Amino acid sequence: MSDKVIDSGKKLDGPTDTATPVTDPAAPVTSSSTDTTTPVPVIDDKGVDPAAPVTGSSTDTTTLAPVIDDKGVDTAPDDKGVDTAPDDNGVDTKPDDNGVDTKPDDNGVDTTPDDNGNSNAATATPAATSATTAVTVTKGDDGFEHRHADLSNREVHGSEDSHNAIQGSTGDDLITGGSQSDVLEGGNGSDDLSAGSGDDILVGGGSDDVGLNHLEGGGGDDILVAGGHKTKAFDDLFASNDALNKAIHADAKFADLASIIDDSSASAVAQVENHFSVHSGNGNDLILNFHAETDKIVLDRDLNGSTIEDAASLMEHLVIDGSKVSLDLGHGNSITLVGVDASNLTESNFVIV
Ligand SMILES: [Ca+2]
Repeated sequence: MSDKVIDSGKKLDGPTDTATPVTDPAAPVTSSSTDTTTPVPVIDDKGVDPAAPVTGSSTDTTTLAPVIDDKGVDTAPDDKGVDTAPDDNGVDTKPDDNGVDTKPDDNGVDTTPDDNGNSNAATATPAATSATTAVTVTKGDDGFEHRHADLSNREVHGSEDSHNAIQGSTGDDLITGGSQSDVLEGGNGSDDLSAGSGDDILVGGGSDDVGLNHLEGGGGDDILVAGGHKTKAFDDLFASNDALNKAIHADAKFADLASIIDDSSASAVAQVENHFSVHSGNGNDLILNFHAETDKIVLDRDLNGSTIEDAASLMEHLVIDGSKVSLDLGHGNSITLVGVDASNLTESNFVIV
């Protein structure tokens, strides 16, 4: 389950990150015949930068798990000056231009799903109710403000002035982060997570999650974890990455992610559908636990000035490297699906709006 309470007062005592960013020089990205432009950032062979400061010291208030490119450089977001962040209230206002429901409306009420006729097996239920009581905010020594949704208060907005660690309820939540690095976790239910700029970590929910999640990392190099049963590759990813395992289990901010990793009772039947919204200037994002049978990447047409106009043309941009499938979105932006069998991906996994 995904309702472990984050110990908001816990002082983080994880190891200080002093390691050099590690990439895997032995695993260069293999470009397709059509890929003649921008190199896709190489993530290490586990799909995650194991040297990233995911735990941080008690004084680490800077960066969460930046994705390092193959030159060892942390690729900064928004260097093209493209503003992709949600509005000042942290509410995404971009979707629905083409009739595809990718986000709830500004009142947190989910509107009709998939006007474009795309398969949408999961039932889109209202994402949140209006806040009726103030959400308790706990300022941790880790530099994060901790907030928890509950069933009477399922709309939670993080602070723009701090890192945010926000955990959803068992119901349908609407959660937004701020401009700094945030950790957002939806828990069970149909959740809407929007992190804004900064290098963020978003977790849709646990293995028994149900409903329809929307995850939007915004600018910055984000790690997005689909809710729902674990894929085998997801198991393998963490089972073989001791450093990442230790970091996650040592850090209260990752309590739910740790529970997902440890949950061996996951059903193999997908009960949840995850939609990942990608706009121009998204940075270099990793998507973990992607379920090819149900999940979708929702991209803006011609984002970053690309020629991606439909799912068919997008498929030509896929770069397959072992268990990683990357999509070069131009101008230094990319998404990488980690632990996905490329042969299972179809055009139905990509929606252009
Ligand atoms: Ca939830």
